[in-house]
Amino acid sequence: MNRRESLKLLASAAALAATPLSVRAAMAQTTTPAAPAAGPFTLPPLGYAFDALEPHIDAQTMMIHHDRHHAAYVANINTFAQQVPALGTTPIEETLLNPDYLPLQIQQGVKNNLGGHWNHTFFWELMTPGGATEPSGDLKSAIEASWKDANEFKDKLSAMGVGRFGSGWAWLVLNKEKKLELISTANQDTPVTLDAKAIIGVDVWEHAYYLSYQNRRPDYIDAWWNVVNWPKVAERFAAAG
Ligand code: MN3
Repeated sequence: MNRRESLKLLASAAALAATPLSVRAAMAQTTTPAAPAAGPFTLPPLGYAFDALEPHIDAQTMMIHHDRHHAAYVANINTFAQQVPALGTTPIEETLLNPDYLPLQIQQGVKNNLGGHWNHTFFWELMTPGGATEPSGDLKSAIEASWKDANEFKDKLSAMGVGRFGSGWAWLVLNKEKKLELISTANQDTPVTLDAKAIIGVDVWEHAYYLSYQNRRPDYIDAWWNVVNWPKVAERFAAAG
């Protein structure tokens, strides 16, 4: 940096310091949500209002989770797609399963952000205000073939989520042998890479519950069962079989 550049930097720092606090707060706000970077990946709409899942999941949590966390995964994956256009034309599952066409140095970043995009798209559809609170039909029979009843199944999946150390997800999947199985993945890892079809997935990252439940992850998961979209779960189970 030459002298003129450093003087300019000092001048802009001084100007910022002189800017009224209210204006600086507004400036900060406009940069807080992830910029909706243009590209092949888009943030899917939530499909219901932010406050639709209250009192179980609060509106502010839903807004931040969808409009900032998920939006950031989408923005980041679009940035990667600018570097590697093939990323934007390859089906998401295919990239997650076989990221070898990507440069080594972006593979982890793609896995995190594309996985985050996949997981959250799955997650929003899995929740609904009101509706059934129990599985039915073929899904109910399948659950009862693997567990004593729906309650035992829910307890086991809840325990899987509570037991996930740090950030991640707990899942009901249909595995390669076409059997229902409970698994947990770290961070934004998906069941896709485990050759399993996701049927139910619960986000146990702190960002999914901390505003209402703080450190009480078990309470969040208990409440979360109230908003599960069982017809959607049944639909996924039928499609996976
Ligand atoms: Mn999340």
